[in-house]
Amino acid sequence: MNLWTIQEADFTPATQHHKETIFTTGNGYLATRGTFEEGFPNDRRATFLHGVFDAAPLVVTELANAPDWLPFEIFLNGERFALDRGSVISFERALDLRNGVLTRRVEWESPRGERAAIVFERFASLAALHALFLRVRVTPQHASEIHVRAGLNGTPISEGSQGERLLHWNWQGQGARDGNVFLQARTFHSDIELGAAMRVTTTLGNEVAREFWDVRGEPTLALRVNAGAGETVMFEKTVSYYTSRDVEKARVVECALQELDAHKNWASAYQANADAWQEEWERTDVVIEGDEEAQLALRFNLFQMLIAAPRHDDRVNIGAKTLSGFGYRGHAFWDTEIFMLPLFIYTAPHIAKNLLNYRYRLLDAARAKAKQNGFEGAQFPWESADTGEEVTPTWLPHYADRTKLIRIWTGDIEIHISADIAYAAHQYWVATGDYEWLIAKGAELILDTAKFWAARAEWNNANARYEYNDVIGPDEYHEHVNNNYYTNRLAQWNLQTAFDTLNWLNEHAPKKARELEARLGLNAARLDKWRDVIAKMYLPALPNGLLLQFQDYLQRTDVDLAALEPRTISVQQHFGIEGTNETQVLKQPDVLMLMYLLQNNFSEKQVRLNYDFYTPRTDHTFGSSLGPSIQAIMACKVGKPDDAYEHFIRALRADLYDVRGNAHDGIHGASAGGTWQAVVFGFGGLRVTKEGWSIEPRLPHHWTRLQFRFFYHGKQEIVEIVADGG
Ligand code: IFM
Repeated sequence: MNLWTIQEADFTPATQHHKETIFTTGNGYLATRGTFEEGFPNDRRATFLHGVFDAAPLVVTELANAPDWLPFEIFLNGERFALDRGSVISFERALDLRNGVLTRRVEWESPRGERAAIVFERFASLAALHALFLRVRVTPQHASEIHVRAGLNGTPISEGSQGERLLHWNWQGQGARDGNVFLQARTFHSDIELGAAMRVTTTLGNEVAREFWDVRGEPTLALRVNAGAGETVMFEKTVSYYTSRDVEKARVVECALQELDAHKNWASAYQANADAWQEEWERTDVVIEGDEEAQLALRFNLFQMLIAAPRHDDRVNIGAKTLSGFGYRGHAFWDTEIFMLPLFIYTAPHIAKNLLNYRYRLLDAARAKAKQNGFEGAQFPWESADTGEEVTPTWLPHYADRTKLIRIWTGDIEIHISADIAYAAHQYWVATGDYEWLIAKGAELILDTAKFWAARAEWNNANARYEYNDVIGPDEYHEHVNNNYYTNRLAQWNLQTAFDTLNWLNEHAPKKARELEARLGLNAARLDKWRDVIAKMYLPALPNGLLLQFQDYLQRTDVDLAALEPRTISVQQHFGIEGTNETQVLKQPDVLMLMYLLQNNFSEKQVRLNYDFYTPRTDHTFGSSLGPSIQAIMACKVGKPDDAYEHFIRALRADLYDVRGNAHDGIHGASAGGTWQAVVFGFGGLRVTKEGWSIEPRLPHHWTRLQFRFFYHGKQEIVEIVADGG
């Protein structure tokens, strides 16, 4: 088994959209779904560029599907090559995770009996973020006149949330210069200018004609090449994108054209890309021996993180579906801070810093959201895009009946994200020791979110305690609950950590402490209120140590999930939204999640008690894709590595096996990021504090060796765990 390659041995139109997601290629600046260059009926062609958002109905704003760089049509003696025509004699697709190159090999016979072997290879360069490369080899069985049409499509369609079809690009111009072709377009609402440029060369074969087809919105180069029987002809298509997020508007086309000149040919670009990937994998790879499926699937999940990671831009975040599909419209959630960020904190701190800076940059928008809701401090939006305003749709089509709209409450009341962001900022500091960043930015994130929590806390006079009522915790099967344990405890942690941070600043950066105290109004009265909220925060729990999901959780109906098996739908689909709200079934295990985040606060006995209680009440299979990796870590902590493995493999397979039937919408980024945490913090048992790190391995019984790397305070550490007898 090749442990670096995702392979597909035949093409099934029914799984077309799932596979388009799986075969996404990208470089952290952009990504392109794995659609076919020549097109296929109903394909969901998409290239998404980080930060290129545009307004859209219902969903407020979405990543605008960018002009399509892929179009490459081939005609064999006048017959158009396409997999829905003629016969496909053989088909094979492979994504090489080591270098991000996607290869497709097809043997095809046309309706009139023309045969050819065709190989497509493409990648988005990790070494040159604006550049994309496609190489096509055609070997006809008989002597043939081969026509190719390579273009840029300026009218790419975005699929709307209700299945409607949207165009975000207003054509601005196109043309040819020195044999290369360009296209200029502007987003309708956000006014982002985009320049794309294309070069096409025939690198093998006898090119007899070449024309520029100046078709409005789809500038195309048409080439004619003669090939003898069995002779291979080869074409290289190089494309570049620049937007007004990168350079001034007036220069986008010029820069795109110049970029082409920087890349001599496929071979040199290929090598530069391979070198860049090698560096990336040297930091990121995890070696698992004794389990080939897990090894390959983990690399796939890490690859998906790496192609979504903004390496050179701190104005963007990673959407819940990365850059690989239309799902969640490119919006970022807590998925980044809690599930994806740890991978970057420990393997690529520069990327983690970019992601956190994105939140820091948008603090003013978070302050505005808090103010709008009548609070002070910073309340981050549940869904975030380019401006930091709340972009959670208020209404969306019902999953079971798309003619009906349902109210989406998460943007109003799923408030834990502000504490999640503070938690992530603190984690970054603990692991990297980047004091400069803490002083410049992190402290303000922690302090201003704390300010929000103190303001948002509700005083319950009858019980003399602070509460957070009418919220949604991470478990979204229950809406409008009071005192979700996760939310209350993490808010309390945020306030406590604000004090620690302030004390630290007073000692190490007193000038900054004074500045923040003055700017954020951290006077004695306000800090007293914080102390009071910390001391009197309501944390619902039973005397035996069982933490309650939320205040009246135990009054909900206990459901025997085993009795619903075999099941192919989620519990929410089974009981309906309201019905599920009335049960104790969890979409994801919040309490365990909290115990994972604040692990030093709970005894082993208490973790076990809560694990045993919540595990059978969680919809592991079809509930949230965020749950399984955390469940795996907690299973390791209670000494059940083989149970942990079951959850881990579920997370690993989430997209590869399309477990929830929605992988067509894009990669589940949180699940992908979580797989790394499950291996490193779960099976590897890594524990990191300000004082240092330690490991307490608990490998699944069939793993013989595990190796991973991570940075601790700037130094790369390598951990190698060999199973007894290994
Ligand atoms: O952030 C998650 C949430 O926890 C569950 N619903 C999907 C969101 C995006 O992945």
